[in-house]
Amino acid sequence: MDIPVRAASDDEVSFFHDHGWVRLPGLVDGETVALLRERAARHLRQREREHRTLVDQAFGQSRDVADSDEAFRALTLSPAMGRNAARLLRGVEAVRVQVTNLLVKEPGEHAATEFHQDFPWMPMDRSAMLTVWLALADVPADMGSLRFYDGSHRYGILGRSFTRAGDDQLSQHPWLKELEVSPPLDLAAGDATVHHALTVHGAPANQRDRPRLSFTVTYFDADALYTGTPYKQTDELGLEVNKPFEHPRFPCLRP
Ligand SMILES: O=C(O)CCC(=O)C(=O)O
Repeated sequence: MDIPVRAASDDEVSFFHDHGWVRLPGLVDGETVALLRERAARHLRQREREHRTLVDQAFGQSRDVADSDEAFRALTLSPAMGRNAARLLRGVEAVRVQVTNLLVKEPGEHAATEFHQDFPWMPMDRSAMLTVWLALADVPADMGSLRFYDGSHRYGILGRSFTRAGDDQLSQHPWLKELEVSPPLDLAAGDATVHHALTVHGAPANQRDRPRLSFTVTYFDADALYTGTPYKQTDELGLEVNKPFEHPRFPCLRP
């Protein structure tokens, strides 16, 4: 199965380097995104609905969707996605997939996504990592498209969020308010935003009357070494400390 994905332009790559996030309009065309949306709706109907963690209060998930769905796998492993990710991350020749996910933010059910960084949880020895967040249906800003603290990827690891109430990045680091926040983005189906794993990001609650639907895939530097930091996804895989993530869970895309 082939899922067409467009290449990021030089301007988009350089915007990402400067700001730690970028919008990629029309990353996937309308016909393809309609097919993905229909599959997503099916997966999300089967998702677990229990709210166990602070993350569950912000959105519902169907993790590792690319393992069970051919179309999301084709998108995740598409050479264009690999090339885009490697170009957006500086000095990276090849990337591995860390995780794929379907996210749903239901009006009334889910709250805002608190501002956080993705990297502080990760068992990788370097932070060259990014997430592509693809709108599967139109996501106007007041439905909860992501907002980013501009340039916050330059300030290193700022600590974990979602460990207890009130540990979002702004509460821990009020100085972040000195940075610009990205504008509210009205995304059309097939548009994506990309954020670096050190970029502080969050999203408002969904104010519309239909669910916010998105697919995310996170890529990281294929040369990253496993640190052994406890992490549910990697704990039982038999990875060796100080060795690359050579494991079928982390397929490598080498442009
Ligand atoms: O979709 C959201 O509200 C948050 C997603 C997120 O934090 C991520 O993909 O890293």
